[in-house]
Amino acid sequence: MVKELNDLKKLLCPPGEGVFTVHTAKERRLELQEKIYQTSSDKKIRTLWEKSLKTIPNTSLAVIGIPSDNGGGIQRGANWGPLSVRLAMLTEGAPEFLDLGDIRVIPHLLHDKYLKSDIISECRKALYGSNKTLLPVSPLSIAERSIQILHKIKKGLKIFAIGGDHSVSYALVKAFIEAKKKEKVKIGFLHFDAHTDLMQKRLGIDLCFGSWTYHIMKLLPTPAHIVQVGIRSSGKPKSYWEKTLGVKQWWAKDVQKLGIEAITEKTINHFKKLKVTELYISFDIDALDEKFAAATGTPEPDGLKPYECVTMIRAVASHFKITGADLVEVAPFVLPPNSNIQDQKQSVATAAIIARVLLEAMND
Ligand SMILES: [Mn+2]
Repeated sequence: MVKELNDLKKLLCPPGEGVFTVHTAKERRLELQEKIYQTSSDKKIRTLWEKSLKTIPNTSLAVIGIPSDNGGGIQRGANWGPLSVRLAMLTEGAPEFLDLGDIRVIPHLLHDKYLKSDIISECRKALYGSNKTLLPVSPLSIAERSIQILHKIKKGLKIFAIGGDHSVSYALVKAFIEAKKKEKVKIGFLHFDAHTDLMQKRLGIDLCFGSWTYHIMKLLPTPAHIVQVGIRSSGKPKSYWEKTLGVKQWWAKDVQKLGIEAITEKTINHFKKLKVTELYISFDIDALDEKFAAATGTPEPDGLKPYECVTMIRAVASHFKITGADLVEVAPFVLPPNSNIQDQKQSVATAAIIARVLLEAMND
């Protein structure tokens, strides 16, 4: 465990430090860190954070920030999601959890497989002080390795991640699926989103905000293990995705027509037929109507209402264990046309409610 813990201390950093700042915007992370650690001394913060990592073996619920938006592509800014959602969660409240901090992010990188060895070598020197290490350097690669190590230190650890653009869920869910295979647990995947994220590639890139679910689908026993809720902005109709790929979808208009209770019941029955016992929930904030989630990369009208999502999350949690979850695409400083600063604040406050509800569902 000593090696695993030492690797984590390199791959991760205290909460708020994943967005690398030297001077400009440093005050943003200090606002959070002073509240968590009651000090603004970088050295003291680091010591207290490292000490907290030692408690992982005695922890059941943990939070991690993945402040990378390099997999996004319309309007970025979700790199500030982990910091702002955590700040709002301090007001909103949540069950007790261990804050693992953020993964370290070089904002110009996405996944190590896209890099040449000489670049990896330079980035290892920058992040870890040596190119002799075998540790990964890109956000998705670091996220995946970190989740693998965490499951190794504590089998069954329930991890709630805050993104980041939606590509980060590829790394998180991939590592989750691997861990659950080892535990011999049958899992289902519940995905709240305005978009299907089921493209095979986008501009030739296979791992990004619009394609990550397609590649997760390949890691699940069948595509039917994916249930998507809130879809309303897609180049293809529902029948295409359901018939060609075999995923299960509830579009936002289905929720409006049938009601969230009926949709939830059908979803529970669907997962039960598949003999699923545990769920991973990935929540893209744009599943919510743009009235509640303006501060995101791709806000969409005619979306879900917060109470509908809360109802569904609580109901599925009473039938299945929620053992992994993420909340992504909160871009706190993004302000779309026809929205104002109040909309921005409301987006983050609503995200904190969803975060609390997901953490409560995992804590049960
Ligand atoms: Mn998405």
